[in-house]
Amino acid sequence: MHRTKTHFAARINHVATALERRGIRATYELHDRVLSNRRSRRSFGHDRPELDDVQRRILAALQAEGFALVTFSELFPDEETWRGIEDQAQAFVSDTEAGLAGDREGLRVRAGKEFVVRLLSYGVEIGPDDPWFRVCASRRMLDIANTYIGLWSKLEYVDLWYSVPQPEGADRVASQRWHRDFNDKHLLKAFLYLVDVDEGTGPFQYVSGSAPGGSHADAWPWRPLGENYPPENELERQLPAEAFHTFTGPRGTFLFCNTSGFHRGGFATARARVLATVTYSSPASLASLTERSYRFTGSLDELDAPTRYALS
Ligand SMILES: O=C(O)CCC(=O)C(=O)O
Repeated sequence: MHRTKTHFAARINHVATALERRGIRATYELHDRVLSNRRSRRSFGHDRPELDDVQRRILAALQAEGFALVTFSELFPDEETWRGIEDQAQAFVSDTEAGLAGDREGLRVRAGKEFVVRLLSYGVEIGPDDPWFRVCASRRMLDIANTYIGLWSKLEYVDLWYSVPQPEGADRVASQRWHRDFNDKHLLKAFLYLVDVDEGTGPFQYVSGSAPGGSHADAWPWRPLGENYPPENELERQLPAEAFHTFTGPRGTFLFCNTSGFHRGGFATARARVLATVTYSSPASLASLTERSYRFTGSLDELDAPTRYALS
């Protein structure tokens, strides 16, 4: 009797989960085609930003390969901006290393991803004076994100990460394995290396052409709540070796990437990797798949329309 009941409950649970997934997928499609993204596409189309040479180069690479590589100083030449982020990173690294050497209380880590300590994580308040946030919310960044995605995007997540070196013999887990992000297909992330990154520092890796619309988009294709983590060996066997890119590089390396394509990283084995990261997604994502990580505490009224839209 007990076994039958348990079996029945499991089946009900299975059916409920399947229905819920269908509901979420339908909600995403509806928001992408009609409810949210249509208006935001129109807003973008009415007032397209003019990009300069560096921004155009980033955009062209993103459109061709799904990623673009520059240095931070190419996009933000003023020393003060870089120094602000460096100071922020230094304070984060000392707090994190003190926490790791102590009782680890107060370190921001998410269950299942204990290998990455976050400065902010989720549910935080951020003001306009935060150095990395100021870069992420700048028109220089937003104009790239909005033009690539083709609509007024939402600034969904902003953070600094410290990837903790893993013990010898550790296996890759979670985002250290090849995957597509579930967030959205209209997605742009940027990663700014704040230390030199080599093979032992867990470099970010990406499969070019794997984002929707690319030449490898059909391999375990992106879809809302899809099969995002295929077996590592099968993926590597199925796609050509030239499509796999490993981004080692010095401090100040700035990578833009549509992570609805296949990527992995943060499998540090020798030294900690420290980087700053940001995610831009479409309004449809926030309506159905993701949540914003922060609340902006500055005055929205003082911002121009695309920035206000991105932060609200
Ligand atoms: O830490 C990394 O390099 C991978 C990050 C990642 O998978 C992501 O941001 O979606």
